[in-house]
Amino acid sequence: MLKKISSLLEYEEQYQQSISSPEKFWAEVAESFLWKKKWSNVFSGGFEKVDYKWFEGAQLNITENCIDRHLDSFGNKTAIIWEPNNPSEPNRIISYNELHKEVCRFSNSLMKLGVTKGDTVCIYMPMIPELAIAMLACARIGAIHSIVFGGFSAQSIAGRVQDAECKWMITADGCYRGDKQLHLKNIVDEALEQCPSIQKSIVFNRSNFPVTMKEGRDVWWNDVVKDCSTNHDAVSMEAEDPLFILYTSGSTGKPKGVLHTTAGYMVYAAYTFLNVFQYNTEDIYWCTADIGWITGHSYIVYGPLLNGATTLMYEGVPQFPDWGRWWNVIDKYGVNIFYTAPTAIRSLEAQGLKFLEGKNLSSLRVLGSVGEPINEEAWEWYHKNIGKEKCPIVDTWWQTETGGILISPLAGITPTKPSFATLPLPGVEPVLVDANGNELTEKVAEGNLCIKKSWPGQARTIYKDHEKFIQTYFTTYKGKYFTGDGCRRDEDGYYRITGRADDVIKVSGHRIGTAEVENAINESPSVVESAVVGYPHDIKGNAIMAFVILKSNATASDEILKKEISETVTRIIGPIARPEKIVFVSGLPKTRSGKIMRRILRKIAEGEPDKVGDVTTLLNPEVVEEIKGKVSR
Ligand code: 7RM
Repeated sequence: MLKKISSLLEYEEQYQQSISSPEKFWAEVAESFLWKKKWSNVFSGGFEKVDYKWFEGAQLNITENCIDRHLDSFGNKTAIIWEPNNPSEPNRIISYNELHKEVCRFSNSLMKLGVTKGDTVCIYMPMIPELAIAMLACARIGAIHSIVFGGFSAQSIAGRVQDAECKWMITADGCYRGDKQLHLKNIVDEALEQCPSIQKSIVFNRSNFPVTMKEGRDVWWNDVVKDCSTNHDAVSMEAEDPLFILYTSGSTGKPKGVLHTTAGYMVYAAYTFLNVFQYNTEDIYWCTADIGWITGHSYIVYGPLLNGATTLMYEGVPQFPDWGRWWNVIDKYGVNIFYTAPTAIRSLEAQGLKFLEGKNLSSLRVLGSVGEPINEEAWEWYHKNIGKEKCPIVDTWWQTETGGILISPLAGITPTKPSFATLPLPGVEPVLVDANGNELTEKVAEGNLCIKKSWPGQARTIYKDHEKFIQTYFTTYKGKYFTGDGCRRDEDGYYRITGRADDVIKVSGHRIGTAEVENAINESPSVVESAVVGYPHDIKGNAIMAFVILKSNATASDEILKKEISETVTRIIGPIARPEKIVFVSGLPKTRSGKIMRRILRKIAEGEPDKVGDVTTLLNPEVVEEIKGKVSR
């Protein structure tokens, strides 16, 4: 099994070794996995040519590492606990043996339908075990999964399916989220009208909602798996064969298909899960993310299963049937490690303490946070009321592109400080750089966060667009990976992430690109042009403010126009990208070359109109006063 760091001294030693001899370090970590063939080269390439590779020459299947290799020693152990949205519906407890059978059976089903190694498969499913089974089955046969979060619109699905040229879709008829019903199949049907590449769509019956099955294209999951064997020999994958694509928003244009490969991702997800959470064999682990995001990929499915852990999947929302639901779930299963997002913590905090009455929570040992900076107040509330001042909080900083956690305390080992992600994990070399790209070598510093060298879990490319990958991450600061985040380092060498330094906004922990939202708003029939910025929000961390220029013939009331814009964004992207505030303006501040000065809008949105700076060089300085007036009202 993997080696677990057990003291601060050991962390320091391991860290030093990982930096001075990374290949030796990662080879030792990799030894504990099941390989069909060992690597010939631990690491090659680098950031100069953006051609880094890990464990080249090795052959493996990640699902044998997630499932098969555990069966002899603990096949009857629970792999997945599934808690349904509705507490009165039965839960599901799936052992490693059962998971093995289900994954094998679905692997055979996929192969029967014609899915082959290298095919891209889109998965649009609710938080049910079949989502994990579907992704693992893809990995088992060498198909590349591209999971789309269940909150995205038909248009978003279509865009992703087209970009990845998916031939296969896996979905469900519908699902429940709180008191809402989501008709996933209908959404997929709409998406697939624009997706000629899709050959078959497999539909899991979760809800019995009425659906129309398209002849020749749509097949029921249960019909396909019926006659399939529960044995399957996992396909042998090369270390650098693609494992999955996951779309994520950037500063410009459409979401990018971040590509992760097999061996490096596996080693890194497993290693970080074990060490950050200080996972123990008997622990019940619960991450509240959706599998549709990277956190769910790495820390609901791959990381925990690679360690033989019991991972809890919850279908619903924190407020259903009331705001005490999560605490009930923790008590019901005796959850030991709990991993959630600051936005959820703040929403729960806002409900006061009454939903904590009668809840025990004594099983909790480690608490985690991810997705955005956690403010001190939320940290203290979490520490006091959920962790009862005895559970370390791991504030884990990472990204879709990093595959796993890069900067974080090790639970109970690294002394924590509220709102600090603290120290880099072994193998990770953070640097802060100033706007000119100079490395800030003083201990105490503030700048843009870059990473100096590759780590195994790093994304390898943007699907079918390596140029864009290089452009986005490796050209701003030559020879370094640029994260897009601003960051401070204090006198202890601790890192504190200050937030995005680019045109990406984390809204309730969801990553949203301003350009995407602007493009969506501009599709609205009454809109000429728009500019979107983020501003601080008590619960969501950041919220979206949209400045919109209307067409002269848009004569409906402001209320109707705002509703229309909001619905357009929901239709094109999904409800998570809806602007919190929409401000109608007669012009947007632009430079002489016609570029929108978002910096000015940001200051106004942040409630600091006095700090917009010099506006005299603008093409239209007069609009600044108008906008200031409209936002302060
Ligand atoms: C895991 C995830 C990545 C962006 C990242 C940051 C922000 C994530 C933290 C954080 C402060 C944290 N992937 N972020 N974790 N900021 N402290 N612990 O969220 O691709 O969706 O977003 O999220 O800005 O660049 S992501």
